[in-house]
Amino acid sequence: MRVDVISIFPEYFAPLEVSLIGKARERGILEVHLHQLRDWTHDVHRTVDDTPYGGGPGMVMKPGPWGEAVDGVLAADPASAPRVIVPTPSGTPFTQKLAMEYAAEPWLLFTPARYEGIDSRVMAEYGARLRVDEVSIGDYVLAGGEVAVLVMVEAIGRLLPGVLGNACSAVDDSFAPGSMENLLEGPVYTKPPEWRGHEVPEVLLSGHHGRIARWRRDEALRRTAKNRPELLTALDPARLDKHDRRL
Ligand code: 6GU
Repeated sequence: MRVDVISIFPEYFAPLEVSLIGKARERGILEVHLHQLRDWTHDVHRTVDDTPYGGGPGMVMKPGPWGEAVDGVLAADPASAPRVIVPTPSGTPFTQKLAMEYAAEPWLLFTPARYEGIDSRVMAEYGARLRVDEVSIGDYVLAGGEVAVLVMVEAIGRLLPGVLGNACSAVDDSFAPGSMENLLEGPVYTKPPEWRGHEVPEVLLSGHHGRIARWRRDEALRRTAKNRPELLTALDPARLDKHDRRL
């Protein structure tokens, strides 16, 4: 997968050189291209923002530099086109389902903004030619879209084939489609069997795979009911078994 990011703070993306995503890049599974938006300005101050039409607080990112920057990225492969992701608190929610959809794309372009956002005509211009999604990572406001891009690239990158050591890790994830859809993962334990008087639940030491799977599902249901009750009410009753219903 190829990922391009246009930002006035390309240095924000240094963490993408580390750990799982850094390894994926070293191994050629993920290719990341960072671009400085100001490289597409033409004035001495390298201006990217201006006052909003209609008045109001803050500044808006000018369409000119964004248009030239996006055109520049598109020119890297005229035979193809990226899926464009515009991070904004006004976007549709970023979910595990969307992460999986993006993980199946060959090319993504992220356009994290600062200030009050990008002049809306940029999204109109490219929305007419490309798939452009405005996406939010949650119901709070960040100072800019850069951290949201880090979040999304990590969620997407770990789903690329060959990135996770154990392919099953992504299958059992909270929110993963299948048996864990709309469920949070329960607690996990490792050695030693007793630590400061706290014991590992006996069933996990039993070696009885059927009982362990049942226990894990019960714990997932319990934790979901406690931390995210609205997810449980959204669970399809047809996906619950007889034992689930008794909980
Ligand atoms: Cl994608 N950007 C900003 N600036 N704030 C956010 C966000 C994105 N998602 C949630 N809050």
